[in-house]
Amino acid sequence: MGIISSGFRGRRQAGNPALPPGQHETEGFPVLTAGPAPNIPLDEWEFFISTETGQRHAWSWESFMALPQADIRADIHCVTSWSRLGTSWRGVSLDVLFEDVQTSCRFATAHSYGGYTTNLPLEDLLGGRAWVAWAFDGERLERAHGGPARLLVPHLYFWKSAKWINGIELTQDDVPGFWESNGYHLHGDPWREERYS
Ligand SMILES: Nc1nc2c(c(=O)[nH]1)N[C@H]1C(S)=C(S)[C@@H](COP(=O)(O)O)O[C@H]1N2
Ligand SMILES: [Mo]
Repeated sequence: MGIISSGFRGRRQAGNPALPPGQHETEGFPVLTAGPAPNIPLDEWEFFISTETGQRHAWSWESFMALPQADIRADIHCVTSWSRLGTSWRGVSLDVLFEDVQTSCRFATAHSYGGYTTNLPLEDLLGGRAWVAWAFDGERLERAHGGPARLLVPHLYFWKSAKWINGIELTQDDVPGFWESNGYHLHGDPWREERYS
């Protein structure tokens, strides 16, 4: 064990390649919510997508669960600097939900039960990069973490993964959501450290 191996160890400590700049790994799963966690009975739950023409696509819990389901393995990165590597989820790809949606909009606002909103470019929701997830680690998603279902967009900071998701409103312009109106970045790519605007 000489200079070479300690140098190697130092480099590994300085940068796990799975961790975006300024992030550290956590084993736990912190709960971060602005305000109380809403309680949504499954028979009242709905997921919608609305477009610029006023068209509205909507799924009940039953019709949502009948869609093709995906198992997702992803690293998640909170802007407050914790990351969890290799988390596992189950849910429906936004590609499936957008199959019959016609739009020329380039942006989306995710609306949550309870009033939370967050904005994303539509393209960040498509291409196998975003899901409506209802299970975590093989169990129903806990209410504190967004159950019955939350948006999961792991390639962006975790504030974009709206808990208690109710629907997606498509918009022509990029309209700041809750945290984005309070100084967070409009886009939120952790690899570019798009933390604040
Ligand atoms: N509806 C809603 N979704 C939300 C939030 C919130 O306050 N309300 N917080 C966001 C933030 S800042 C983070 S870091 C993650 C935290 O998810 P967790 O509590 O499951 O760790 O949820 C995001 N989604
Ligand atoms: Mo966050």
